[in-house]
Amino acid sequence: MERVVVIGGGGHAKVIVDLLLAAGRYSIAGCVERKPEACSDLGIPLLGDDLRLPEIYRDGVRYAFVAIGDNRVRRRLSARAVELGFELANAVSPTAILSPRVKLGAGIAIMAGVVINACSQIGDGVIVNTGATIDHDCAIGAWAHIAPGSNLAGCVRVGEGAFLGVGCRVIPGVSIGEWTTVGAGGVVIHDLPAEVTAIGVPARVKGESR
Ligand code: JB2
Repeated sequence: MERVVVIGGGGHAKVIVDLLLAAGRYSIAGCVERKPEACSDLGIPLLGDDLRLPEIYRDGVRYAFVAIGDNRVRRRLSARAVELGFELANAVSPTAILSPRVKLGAGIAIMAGVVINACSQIGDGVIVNTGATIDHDCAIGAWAHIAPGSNLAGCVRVGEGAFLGVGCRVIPGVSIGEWTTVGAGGVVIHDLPAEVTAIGVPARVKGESR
């Protein structure tokens, strides 16, 4: 069993702990948190704050999982963990269905009921949340988050750090720019630029009249 430290102890961490344990490959050393009270219902030991990470590494823990939903924070803390020598673990639900031809980066969360079809690529630190589906030949950029129940058709590109809210749908071949947010239930039928928020059916950039 590989020992893993979980970074962050909020709501996302609760799900990640279950996924890591269900994979049968990891034992969890504990969690590091800014707020000690946050870890109280995680069911794993609180090891202290992030300053303890070098010591945790010296104690022989070689894997870290940054279990924080905020895409930028997850990117920053993942870079720090790698700098300290940790490998980023992947947390993949045993109930997810992934084509053998899916390419996965590191530090990825794939929740229960997810389907990812052939030749899709999932970048480092991506969250594919509960029940989301990603069809063939999609490319999901690092640190993106595909929220629960979202459905992406084939050949969709999602830029680094983009966030697709609960229940989004995206038609084939569309590109969503880096760090763009699509509000819950949005239906994306045209490319979206980087760093905008788009909402609605069809999804339009906020502030645009058409
Ligand atoms: O620098 C940090 C740091 N910054 C925030 N280091 C460490 N070790 N921990 C940090 N945190 C901690 O992340 C906060 O103190 C807080 O306890 C935790 C974030 O918890 P929260 O429950 O607010 O969010 P989350 O990231 O666990 O979950 C969000 O994203 C998920 C994907 C929520 O929106 C969930 O509903 C969602 N499913």
